[in-house]
Amino acid sequence: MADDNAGFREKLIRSKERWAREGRLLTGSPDLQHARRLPPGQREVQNWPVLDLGAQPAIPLDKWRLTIDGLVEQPVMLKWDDLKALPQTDSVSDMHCVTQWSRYDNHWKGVTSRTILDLVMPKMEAKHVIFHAYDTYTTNVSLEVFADPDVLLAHSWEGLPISREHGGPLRVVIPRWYLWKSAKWLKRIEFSETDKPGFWEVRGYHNEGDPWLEQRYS
Ligand SMILES: Nc1nc2c(c(=O)[nH]1)N[C@H]1C(S)=C(S)[C@@H](COP(=O)(O)O)O[C@H]1N2
Ligand SMILES: [Mo]
Repeated sequence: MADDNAGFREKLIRSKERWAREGRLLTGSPDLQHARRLPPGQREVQNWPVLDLGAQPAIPLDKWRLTIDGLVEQPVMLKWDDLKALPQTDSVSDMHCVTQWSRYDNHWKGVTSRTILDLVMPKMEAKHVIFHAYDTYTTNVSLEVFADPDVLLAHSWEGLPISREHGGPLRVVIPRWYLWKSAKWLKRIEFSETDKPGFWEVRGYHNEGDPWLEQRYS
């Protein structure tokens, strides 16, 4: 069973690395003005596919912790009740996966990145944000992108707690970037002076990930 899972994981990682090397799925027609809602090379889906490395950690709420540290004035370790006591925000956004599906009008609820920034106060030197997840996945964004007003640490989707397969109890939602930047099962947010490319970023995927510019691969 564990072996099967490791085999699946290796196969998935190898095929996605090959896509990156071959530049698969690139249309070569960037939409610089965001003229269309659907980014180039994407198709709209009604369902919500599950993508991860095959291990979907179960984190009971009483064991759940979120550490926010690195180059901040006020590092914190939040328990679930602490997170729920922060200001809660509803937002609606589209998601765009690098494997070509887009899903419109997702209703999220959670805590905005702005609220987190007010809470921990990054130091002047902080330029990058690294997400660490309970399944050991990591991904990186610039502090500027993290500070976008539509970036959310989300616990609910369509009025219900986000399911385990989609990253509950808490996942990141960065609507402007491909979905691999939206870490599921969020465990730690690290503020850093140096960039730290994450799991897919070191395997041929773009360090940024703007769907309208087709920043799929590095
Ligand atoms: N912790 C964690 N987050 C992750 C991943 C992962 O493997 N582990 N995969 C990423 C990728 S590649 C995608 S496309 C989206 C998929 O999110 P979904 O399964 O909710 O559709 O999660 C992203 N966040
Ligand atoms: Mo992905």
